[in-house]
Amino acid sequence: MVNCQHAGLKAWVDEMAALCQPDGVIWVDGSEAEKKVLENRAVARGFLIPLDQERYPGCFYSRSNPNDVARTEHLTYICAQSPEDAGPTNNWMSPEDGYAKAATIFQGSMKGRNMYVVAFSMGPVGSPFSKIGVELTDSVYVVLNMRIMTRVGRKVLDRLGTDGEFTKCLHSKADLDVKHRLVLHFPQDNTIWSVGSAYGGNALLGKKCLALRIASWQARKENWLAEHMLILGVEHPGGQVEYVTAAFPSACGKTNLAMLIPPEGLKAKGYRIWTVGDDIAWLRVGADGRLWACNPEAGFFGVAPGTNSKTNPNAMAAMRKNTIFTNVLLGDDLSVWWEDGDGAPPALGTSWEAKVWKPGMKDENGKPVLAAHPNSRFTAPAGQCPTISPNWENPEGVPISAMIFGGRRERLAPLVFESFDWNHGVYVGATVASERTAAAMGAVGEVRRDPMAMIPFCGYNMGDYFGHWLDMGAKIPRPPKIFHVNWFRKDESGKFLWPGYGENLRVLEWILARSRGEGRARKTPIGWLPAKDALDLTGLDLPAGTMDKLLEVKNDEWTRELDGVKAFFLQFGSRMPQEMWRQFESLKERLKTAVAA
Ligand code: GTP
Ligand code: SPV
Ligand code: MN
Repeated sequence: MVNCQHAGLKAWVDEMAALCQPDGVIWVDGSEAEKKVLENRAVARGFLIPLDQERYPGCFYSRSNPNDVARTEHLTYICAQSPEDAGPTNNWMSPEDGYAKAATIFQGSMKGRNMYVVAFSMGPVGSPFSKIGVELTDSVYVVLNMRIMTRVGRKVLDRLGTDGEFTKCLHSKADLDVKHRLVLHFPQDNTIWSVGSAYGGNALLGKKCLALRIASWQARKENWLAEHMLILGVEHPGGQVEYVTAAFPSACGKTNLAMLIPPEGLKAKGYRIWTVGDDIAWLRVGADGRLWACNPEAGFFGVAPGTNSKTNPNAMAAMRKNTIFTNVLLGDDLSVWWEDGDGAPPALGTSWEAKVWKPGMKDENGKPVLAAHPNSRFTAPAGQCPTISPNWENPEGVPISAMIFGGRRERLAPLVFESFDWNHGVYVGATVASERTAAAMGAVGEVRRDPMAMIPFCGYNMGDYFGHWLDMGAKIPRPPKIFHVNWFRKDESGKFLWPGYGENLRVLEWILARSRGEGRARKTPIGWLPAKDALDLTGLDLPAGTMDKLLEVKNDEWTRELDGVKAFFLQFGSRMPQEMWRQFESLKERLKTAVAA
């Protein structure tokens, strides 16, 4: 039994239970015994299928409704008092309308089910970085995922005490109909209401809803940063570790970079990579004047397709046990498989769409039938990753030497460049664009502007957000340098020019050298690029001319890109800091001078 001492929390739970009318209310204590009970219940109801327990100890399979396999950004709202506070890149609803609309869906939505009370901590319990939330949910799948992705239960309630502050998170899968789906954020009430979905970012409310949308709002008020960033450490042969963060849009390589394996050619240098986080970073100015980062999560909710023992052996090792697989292929032998995964697919299985699947199946247009959804995922405890950093739960976080922005661009953006200073770095982050992926519903491949990889996740007006980034620069006495990378440039035939994955360490090596004031670079209008032969390519056999293409800056293309940037910036009107326009004008000027020369 969990004994809650917090009168405000108890009253809120009662109020929400009266609205949703569950059959019972269960307080989650976080124990192993409780986990077993929940797993058995989910299996009995058919929400989870145990995998072959010899091959996959403690692992389960789950399939979500086929209409519920990615974040639904068009149903995600910031319910701030005024639409200007949400800004032009967010959907807005007034708080009154938001509560009223959602309440009609929540009304009686938990009948026949239990309501679970999940107290969770984002960040190690008790760390100065950490924030507490309480999620009320009628989904056992959500409870079991929250147990992996966050720290839950009694220890969190103890920390909350009799009157601690927490984010009120209400979730019901209701009837899982898209017409009854809403993901609402009330930043001024520290409240999240999500209904009609059981998918990851829509339903695991600690992740994108709390740790990014609500936290970004709080971070602006409290002078810190809540970002869609991985955190990794690079250990040098002498044992010194330097940490970097990197913000890439969804399904653009954060998990992979966070767990990278040094390539053969660089092995002799004796680097070691340490994973601190793969999706979210909370950053604060430390007593030493540097920026320190903490991973608020406790697990990985990673993209399955494309993950295999070659591309990401650390992720494969992390998901060997105690993992939940969602929307991949379920083999008839109780195995799991996905496109570009390990080994041959099972002879017979059931696809993410709950249909019989056999290798080589084609649809009516002759296209291969996918076994796994492109956004199928694994939920694995972070502590199971072989490269997990000894500092990943350090309450103080880790000091950051460099920050990286990036996107998925077939053309234009070179492999890597360095910004001239903090403000220019903010401009570089603010102008990131990327091709859409399957992580959210919408047209895959279309280029959209995704500043700081935060377009779906910033909980307030992004004009103000850029202003906050600029202000932070003035508050960090020893700021990290800011870089931009693009692993996804393609040749004329549509093939990636850069091998990516482990080979990305060659780029990190240059980035860290530059951060120490070393490393050779050449100046271009967009920033500093690696000088000829400045990247160590030992053991990497690229076709002649590839590096030139990867490091090419076409001034006319960049000039054309300014049109898109201008249109994007203009949306923010007077909320756009003048400094961003100043950066825009100086880049335009540098490009003009370069073209003239
Ligand atoms: P979210 O969890 O949605 O935030 O995604 P993420 O940014 O963590 O992306 P992830 O690392 O899961 O990678 C997404 C896809 O990009 C996978 O299919 C990877 O195989 C692929 N990918 C990752 N790194 C690279 C790379 O360096 N080069 C290429 N070509 N593909 C990559
Ligand atoms: C993303 O889409 O960026 C993810 C997955 O990391 S989700 O938790 O659904 O947001
Ligand atoms: Mn993400």
